[in-house]
Amino acid sequence: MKSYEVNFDGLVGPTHHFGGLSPGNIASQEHRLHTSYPRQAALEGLKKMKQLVDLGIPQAVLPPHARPDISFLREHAFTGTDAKVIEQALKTRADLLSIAYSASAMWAANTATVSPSADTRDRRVQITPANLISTTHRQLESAFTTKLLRTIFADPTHFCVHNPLPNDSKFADEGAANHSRFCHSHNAPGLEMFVYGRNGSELLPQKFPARQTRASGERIASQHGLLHDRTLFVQQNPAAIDAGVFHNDVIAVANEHVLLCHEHAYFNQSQIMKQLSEKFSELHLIEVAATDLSIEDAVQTYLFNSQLVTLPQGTMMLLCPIECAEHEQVRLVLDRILSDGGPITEVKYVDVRQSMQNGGGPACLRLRVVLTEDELEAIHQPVILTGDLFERLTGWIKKHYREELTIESLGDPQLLAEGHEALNEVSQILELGPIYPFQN
Ligand code: SUG
Repeated sequence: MKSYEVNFDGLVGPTHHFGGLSPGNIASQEHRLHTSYPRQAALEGLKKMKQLVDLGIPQAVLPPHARPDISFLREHAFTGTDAKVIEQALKTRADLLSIAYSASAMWAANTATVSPSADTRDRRVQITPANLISTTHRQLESAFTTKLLRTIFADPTHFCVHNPLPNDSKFADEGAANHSRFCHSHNAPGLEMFVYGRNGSELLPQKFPARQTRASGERIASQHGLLHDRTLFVQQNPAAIDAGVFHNDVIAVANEHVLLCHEHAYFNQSQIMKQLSEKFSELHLIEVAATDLSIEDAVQTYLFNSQLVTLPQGTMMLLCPIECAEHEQVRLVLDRILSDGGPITEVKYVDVRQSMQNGGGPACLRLRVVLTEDELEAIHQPVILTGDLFERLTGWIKKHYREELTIESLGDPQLLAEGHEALNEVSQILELGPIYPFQN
């Protein structure tokens, strides 16, 4: 049966701002407390989705989470009405207010790890929502994410949405950003590669946190029912984490039989690549040398966070952040990739600058879900992006989103009301029912 790789993108929420909340994510740190442009951010993300739809690639949307997370603020001893809680938090703990208001669920690559039915023992699509416990603001996502995924992938004959892994640092999990799948074509069984930054005793980064553990990858592979010889566990290069590679998808991207990565992405890389090609003989490896592009430049431009997609006609295209077009070395690397006669035959660019300034490129904004025709029919249909839905969501963003936000404006109690109004409407557009806590 035919399969499709469907990109589920997070719609950027109305409270997108720069909180400086992610240590080890250089862009997040550099843009801390800058003025943000939520309307622009959401329109950029939506336009990227439309660009892919226009190329014939199936696309779906995940709605924003309800923010601020008032219960998080109440857990920190702020009391009174919601307006009072927000006002007090701004005065005394603006850092907590920023966490409660974070729109970080937009980076859907961290939503979950997904194993297509071709890989799993029970032949269902297996999904584990990420617990995201490595950062406080992102940890707030997992409960709603689980509920949302169970609404979209509700049919138990085709889908199984697990609970997130336990709330234990040993099982820190950042979802598909650290998961790659290699296959002959999307409908064929694949080799699933789980990338981790720490494993108890092994070498650790010195400066920045390693967010993902090996134990979480192993647990996911086991609960998804993957075959042992079709999984691989690979350690990130600790030096790359220290240079700002907080997720594997900042330094590598895979699609079908192709892996595009930096030569310093992994610990013991030559051995890993040998193992990978033994387990998956069709591997086409495109390794970018440090002499052609430093890790620092890779992190700055997010070349490896491009979306590598198979077009309906069977050729592969790289959808790069616009920053790549503005960087000479990256342009040379891309020219070489195109001229070497390999599987990537086209490069296009997309402007997602607002997301990039928080460390999220094109690939961070999407969760890849491989679905057979029957499975695609079984998901909640109103989240699939059509021309009509694109128009409706564009209108919705223009109606509800503020042009700009600062940390001080998070203290405006009106922002909460505006957010609720916006999300109430989007839940109707996407026919999700009263999915948000404030709707009950
Ligand atoms: O988890 N940034 C996100 C970026 C996630 C990128 N995703 C992937 N690489 N797949 C993060 O660090 C910044 C929020 C702030 O600082 O306001 C933030 O959460």
